[in-house]
Amino acid sequence: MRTFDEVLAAAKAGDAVSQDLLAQAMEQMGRLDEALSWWMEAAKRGHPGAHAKLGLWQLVGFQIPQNIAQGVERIHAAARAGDDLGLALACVVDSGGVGVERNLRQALDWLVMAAKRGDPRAATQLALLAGLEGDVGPMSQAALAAARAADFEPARRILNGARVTAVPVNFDALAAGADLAAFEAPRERETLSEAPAISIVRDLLAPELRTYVTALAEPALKRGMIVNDAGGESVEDVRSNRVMHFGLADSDVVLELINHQLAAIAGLPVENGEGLGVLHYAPGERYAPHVDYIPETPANAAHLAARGQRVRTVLVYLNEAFEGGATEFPRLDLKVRPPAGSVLAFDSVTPAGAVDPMTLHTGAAPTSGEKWIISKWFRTKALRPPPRP
Ligand code: PD2
Ligand code: ZN
Repeated sequence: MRTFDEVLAAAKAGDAVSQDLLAQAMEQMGRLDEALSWWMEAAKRGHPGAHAKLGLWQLVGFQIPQNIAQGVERIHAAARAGDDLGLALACVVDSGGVGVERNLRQALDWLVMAAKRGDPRAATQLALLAGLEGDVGPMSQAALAAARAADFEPARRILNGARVTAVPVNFDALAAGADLAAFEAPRERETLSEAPAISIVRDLLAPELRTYVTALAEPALKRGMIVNDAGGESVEDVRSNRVMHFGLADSDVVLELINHQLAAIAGLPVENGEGLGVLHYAPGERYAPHVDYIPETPANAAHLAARGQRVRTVLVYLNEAFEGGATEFPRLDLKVRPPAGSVLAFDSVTPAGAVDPMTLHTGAAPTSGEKWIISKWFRTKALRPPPRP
């Protein structure tokens, strides 16, 4: 182990690995200006991890001016060099269509590269995409067992104690067997209310995908924030449940496939979606009556102009082992509790785009058991880079 002073001296002497290390330490301490300049130095010397990080920041315009094309280019270069962060981000960029035309085959190639480098999250995704049944099932299970052995909790939960036959894992074969069409199939919608529009789509997410999303989110759950009347975000008593929001840096191929499915159900561009949220309610925890639209107050005007109005919400029920815990619309006298894997979608505005107070709703507290859902809010404006034309 080198001391901080030794790393600093090496960084100043031009060692890119030390510059990257120092940048990471600065980021952890919240000293983002210094992190940025060390990553710039390391990138000048060709450090792939520094390119990946700068690429992400350029893609979203964080700390440096937004430059989508250059951000994507840096991320792709880092991925080609085999950098872990570069590969993870390239998976998101290509499967999500973030600043590039969506390219699922390319995303699978990155995923295979990452899995071969020993990334258990990549191996788990390939297993999920190839499926746990049929000819490729035993190989998928073996890939999950390897990810479990690397302490990747979602893989352990998906296997759920299953005995796994030791077969050799060929990640290229898993990628070739990936069933992406399952994520693209059009879905039937059942209308629960015409105005405001509320509907259900059944059987969207298979159990192993629900387990995966839940297990990924669980370690990162935090008390939820709401947009307050002053246009800021704050923790309020209106919600006592906990939530994890997946941003670009936390996303992956499976989550991007889900994001695209939810956008298709919302009928809005995927880039208009806020980060995929996973909500957890312990018994007695609730999301008190609220509307999802942003109140159109003068204090919110700047926020609304920049980010657009929240017009549609898509919820996916992730489990069933709880009592109570419905989504309730008291002004419509409607309580909905879709089965696990099914979607509840509703508008927060009228067809003309006016905010609709009738959409007031509640996440009722489970009286026993724990409730898990995905929640995704869609806006009138793009929140992340659209695919390049
Ligand atoms: O968990 C729910 O049922 C719920 C209820 C109300 C979620 C949301 N709102 C939301 O995410 O906006
Ligand atoms: Zn809500």
